[in-house]
Amino acid sequence: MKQTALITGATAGIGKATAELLAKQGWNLILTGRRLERLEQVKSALQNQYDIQIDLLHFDIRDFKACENAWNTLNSELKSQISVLINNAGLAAGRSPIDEGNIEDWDTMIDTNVKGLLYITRLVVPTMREQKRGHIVNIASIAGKEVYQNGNVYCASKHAVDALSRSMRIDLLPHNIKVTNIAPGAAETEFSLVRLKGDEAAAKAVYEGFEPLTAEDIAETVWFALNRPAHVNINDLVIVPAAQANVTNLVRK
Ligand code: NDP
Ligand code: 8X3
Repeated sequence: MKQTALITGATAGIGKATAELLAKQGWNLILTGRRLERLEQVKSALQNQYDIQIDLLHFDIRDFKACENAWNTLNSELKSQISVLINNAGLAAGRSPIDEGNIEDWDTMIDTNVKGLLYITRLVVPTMREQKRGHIVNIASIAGKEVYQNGNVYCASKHAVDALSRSMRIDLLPHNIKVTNIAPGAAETEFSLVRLKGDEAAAKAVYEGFEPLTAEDIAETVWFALNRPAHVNINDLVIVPAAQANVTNLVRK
């Protein structure tokens, strides 16, 4: 039987690259995001190349009712076969000192990165429990290991993901559900464009003078974790560009 994965945030960046890699490996996919047109493009490109099934769910992960409604409309055999959940949807919004922070940005980050991840996990885990197997991969960040100036709420949200990975691992241990936390450093995706609210020049500058990670680098890391033998789990993995020692020390030419 083919493996089935649900990937959140599959319209761009790491989620899309992971969808492409798993499709290449012959996996069936359930792909989510808000931008339906993008999801449809990903689906048709992958189904043109590979003999796999793909279902799409488009909803805002910050809204539990929307998550639940989307989940309830998913009435395919794929739903009962999900053995892998990639909790990837997430973002940073702005960068400012704590006393100047934008409340809407704070809510967006906490609601997406923490509450959204929890909502989807809560909906999907019962399916894994029924199958007595599963693997959850949480895309955290090095911002969940360390903090940096003006990164306050984004760092806090990713520290929460890191804590959730550790505590989910304990809760789900009796159910044969693995939990892997992957913590990337700087990866060139739409991440900075979103964080900097569409300022293309500023977003490009984030990756100037060094070779950043690509979305594909992270997808391969996800695949490595998923592809271990049944008796092995990768608990936690930090991956950075060679030019980056930690969240603040990055050498640019
Ligand atoms: P992208 O901006 O390229 O992709 C983000 C994805 O998240 C999109 O598919 C987007 O879909 C989805 N998303 C965002 N908000 C929502 C929402 N409210 N509801 C549903 N889906 C949402 O960024 P990345 O690929 O870089 O980011 C993926 C993950 O990796 C994030 O969790 C990020 O924090 C983490 N990360 C990124 C790093 C980097 O340097 N790029 C480093 C470390 C971690 P849509 O807009 O269509 O809804
Ligand atoms: C994204 C990496 O360093 O911009 O999670 O916070 S960083």
